[in-house]
Amino acid sequence: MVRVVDLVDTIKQEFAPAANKKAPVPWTKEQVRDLFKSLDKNGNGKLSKEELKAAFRTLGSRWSSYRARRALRHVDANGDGFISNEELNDLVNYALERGYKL
Ligand SMILES: [Ca+2]
Ligand SMILES: [Ca+2]
Repeated sequence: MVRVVDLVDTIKQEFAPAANKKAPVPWTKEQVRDLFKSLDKNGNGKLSKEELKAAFRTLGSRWSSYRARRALRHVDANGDGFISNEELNDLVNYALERGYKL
């Protein structure tokens, strides 16, 4: 006879992986970096405000437009309105500090 406890254990084991997958986990540095790189749509090696906006939307920001503006102000060291490769590291850290989850 199957005991209820065993049954519950079996069910738990079957559903646990799916549950784990669904639980939000923070983005890793590598994932965020890859995301920003992949969102350089026109491939000029810099991220414009529009490209940043798309990136923050993907990250899960509900205020992607605002966030893109803030990120530019915060990270754009030479003030050209774009995030270059040299500035990308700061941008990644900035995004990580926001604590977005996958
Ligand atoms: Ca670009
Ligand atoms: Ca810049």
